[in-house]
Amino acid sequence: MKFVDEATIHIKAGDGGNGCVSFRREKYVPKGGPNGGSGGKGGDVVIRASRSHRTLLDLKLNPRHVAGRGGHGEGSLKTGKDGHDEEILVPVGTIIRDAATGDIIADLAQDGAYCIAARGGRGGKGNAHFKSSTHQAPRFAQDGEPGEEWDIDLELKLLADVGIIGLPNVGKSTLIARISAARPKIADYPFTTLRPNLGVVKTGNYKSFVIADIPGLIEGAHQGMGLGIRFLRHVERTSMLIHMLDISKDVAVTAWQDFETVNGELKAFNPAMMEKPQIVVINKTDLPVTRERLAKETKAFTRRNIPVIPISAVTGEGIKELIAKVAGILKSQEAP
Ligand SMILES: Nc1nc2c(ncn2[C@@H]2O[C@H](COP(=O)(O)OP(=O)(O)OP(=O)(O)O)[C@@H](O)[C@H]2O)c(=O)[nH]1
Ligand SMILES: [Mg+2]
Repeated sequence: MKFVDEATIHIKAGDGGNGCVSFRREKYVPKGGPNGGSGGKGGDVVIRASRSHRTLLDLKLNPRHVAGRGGHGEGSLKTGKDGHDEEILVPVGTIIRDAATGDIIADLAQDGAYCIAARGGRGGKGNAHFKSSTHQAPRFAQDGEPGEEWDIDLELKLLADVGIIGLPNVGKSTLIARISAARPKIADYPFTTLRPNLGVVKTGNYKSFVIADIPGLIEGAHQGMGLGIRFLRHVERTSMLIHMLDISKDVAVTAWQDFETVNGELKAFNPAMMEKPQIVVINKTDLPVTRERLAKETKAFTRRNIPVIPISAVTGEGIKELIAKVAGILKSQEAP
């Protein structure tokens, strides 16, 4: 399951401020000396890796970044203000390349790692700087240097933040298709999904996360039944799981039994997987049979203090609430 997120952005560091030409003018001093101050430095464009960012989606939507220009120098030897730096946050693991040459500029592999991707221009010197014994009244100053400006490519190997687990045919791929741009195969038979699918989900405020489904698990998957449990390793490093249940089909089996079956396989694969937060969803609430059984099937969970979110991956019912819940759990795990 290889999935790469890419964005090309244009960055421009601030130009340096211009130096100033000015002369002292005081009462009773007929010919004052030069006192033009220098321009301020242009701001840098800084790219910083942050665990609070998971995809490059916001940069795709917002591809121009400009740092502040330096203020111009003024009389009385006043130096211009430095321009403000422009900071761009990217997910940990982002690789930055010069778009023209493909050369790697930086590989931000750690939280907090940063690089100056475009340097601000130096401020120009004011005329006071050019005064010398032979040149008492220079009538010139320097212009500020331009800030660096170029296109850069960002690349990130995506790892899923959220995994969807469940029996075959419960609607895992339908959910991914509903909430992301991914278009996995969906069909009304078990084991439609033969390989995991990945999608990027936007949660508002430019925040986003990566979600993956895996082929359905069945009882005995850890002994090789169905497609087995080998695909669980694709969600082994996720921060949390969505556990999806379907009560529309087999009326003889309760949702709680299905829940235990899948968790049993999870545990057999790796007991540590049971420590991940799980959000339980009952899917297909658009079906009358599901609505009929919902209250009763939910009881077994609420009795154990496990909240259940009813959703319909087809109509979108409950999906907003689900995404908000996921975003909340992911956010609570960001704190260092
Ligand atoms: N009525 C209804 N049908 C749904 C809903 N979600 C999924 N389905 C249907 O359920 C069937 C299975 O959906 P998939 O998304 O392929 O299920 P899956 O869990 O990915 O299945 P596997 O990949 O085989 O494990 C399809 O026919 C879907 O159209 C829903 O909310 N309501
Ligand atoms: Mg599927």
